[in-house]
Amino acid sequence: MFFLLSISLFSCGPDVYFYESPFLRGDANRDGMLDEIDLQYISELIGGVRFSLCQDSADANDDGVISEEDLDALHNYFDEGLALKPPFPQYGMDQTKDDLGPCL
Ligand SMILES: [Ca+2]
Ligand SMILES: [Ca+2]
Repeated sequence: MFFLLSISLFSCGPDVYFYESPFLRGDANRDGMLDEIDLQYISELIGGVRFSLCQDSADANDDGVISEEDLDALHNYFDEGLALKPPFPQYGMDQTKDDLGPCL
């Protein structure tokens, strides 16, 4: 399931098209599983040593920023079974607006 988006980089130039991908919240490394590797991946994003084409997947608490609180949200899921916000536990599109950009 893909959705076609259009952005214009230049007001007088051609449009650039790309596909926004569905994602699973908390699956920061996008391997289809939530595990310790996602915690490491989010830590590396916070530390600025990693780049992601789908920051929404690392935004585990869906507050629009990648922070230590996302690690807390994942720990709460692992330790207490507290569900993450959609899209979870199925892949889907972001239900809330933020500045993280689309998942590519
Ligand atoms: Ca994962
Ligand atoms: Ca967050």
